[in-house]
Amino acid sequence: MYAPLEFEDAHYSQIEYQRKQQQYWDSIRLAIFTLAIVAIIGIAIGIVAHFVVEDDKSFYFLASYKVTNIKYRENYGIRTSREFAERSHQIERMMSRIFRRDFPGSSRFIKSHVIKISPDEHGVNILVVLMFRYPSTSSTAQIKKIIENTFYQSLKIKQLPLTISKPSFTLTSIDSKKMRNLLNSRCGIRMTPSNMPLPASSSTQRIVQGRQTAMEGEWPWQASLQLIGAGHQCGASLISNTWLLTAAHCFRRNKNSHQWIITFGTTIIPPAVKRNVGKIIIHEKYDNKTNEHDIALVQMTSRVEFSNVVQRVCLPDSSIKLRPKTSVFVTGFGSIVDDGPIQNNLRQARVETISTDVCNRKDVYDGMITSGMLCAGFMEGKVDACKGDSGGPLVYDNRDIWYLVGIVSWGQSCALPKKPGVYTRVTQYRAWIASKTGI
Ligand code: 4AZ
Repeated sequence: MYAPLEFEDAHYSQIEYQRKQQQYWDSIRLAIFTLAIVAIIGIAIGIVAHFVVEDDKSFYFLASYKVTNIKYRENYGIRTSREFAERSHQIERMMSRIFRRDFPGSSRFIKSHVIKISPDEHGVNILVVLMFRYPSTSSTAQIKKIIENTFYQSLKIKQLPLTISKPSFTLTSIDSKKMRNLLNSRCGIRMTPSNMPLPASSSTQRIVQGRQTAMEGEWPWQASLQLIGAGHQCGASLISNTWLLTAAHCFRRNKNSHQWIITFGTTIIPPAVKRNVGKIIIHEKYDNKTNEHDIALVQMTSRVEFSNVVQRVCLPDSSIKLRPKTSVFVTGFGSIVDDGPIQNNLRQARVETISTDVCNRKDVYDGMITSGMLCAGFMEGKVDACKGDSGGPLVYDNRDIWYLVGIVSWGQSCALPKKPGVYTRVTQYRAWIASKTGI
């Protein structure tokens, strides 16, 4: 009797045990399931919050302060001078030091741009635009307080290269339109359509074969010089709101300003902006046999409004010298093979400067390169400007400010080994440009 009872008992307890076990795992499963649901809901709320609530927005401020340990120099008044460039870069680096480190988490500080360096009896006055990104829900007053506090703290605890007078510091919130107007007073600056600074260009391709420009506003000084009825003939570079620089040889066949138009934008059709030509000034000494002094100025009948898509390039100081093998960029609507068709989309190529000595070698251009010319490309060929790029820009990036160092002029065919592109050396013509335009 005992035995079956024992068996029954044991059997019963095993079933009970299995049932408990089952219940235990059911509750674990339920807990995991609930946790997973909670986690998914949490992540979803997080994502929604990130895009809806934490949507970052740009905030712009105009800061002004006195610096007492430097003396004003005449050339600080000339924005394209080497003195202005060097001093403003030092100031911009200092602004990064002040703001970058003190913001916890992602850096809220984007960039600063010096607008003006003016004389003051105790040194100089600095006017600088500051750009930040904050959640769109933040108030300008709140951000202003944070910026002011960070600035004052830095003056106390940081070893800064310039002595800033604390009581002179003022900070004013400005809207994006005002910011753009202030920045537009500077040359050689590239912005994305959302007013963010454009990253450095990296194309290593040639215009022949190369890549289309990535973004609108990447080369905002690039223009297309067109003959009415015959379309694109040459490139040109915007140097003020009415003047462009191009090559003299573009006008070999037609010098009648009424028959030319200028367009801007990354495509020839449709253009972003279109203007008539008022005046064409060809260098008096242009020689179509030697290609010497291949430079011309074009004035539009009405000014263009600077924007993210249309912007002037800086003219380099006549003293600026680029070392051989310096990276420079050439852009244009020119053909991608010798004697090929014009391209509707703007193209770009990174090339390197080549010394005149090397370029004048017997196996290269055998003494044809004069002091007003500049060679750029690669000795092995492959990357080059080509037909239709003529008159267009060769630009150099000095700490996010772009300078026009060359004008596409000539070359033996395109992208051949030991036959690099030859450009008009813009620094040689700085005084000529000033004498004709006042720029
Ligand atoms: C041209 O005919 C031309 N490879 C422009 C540039 C170069 C050659 C020819 C440079 O307009």
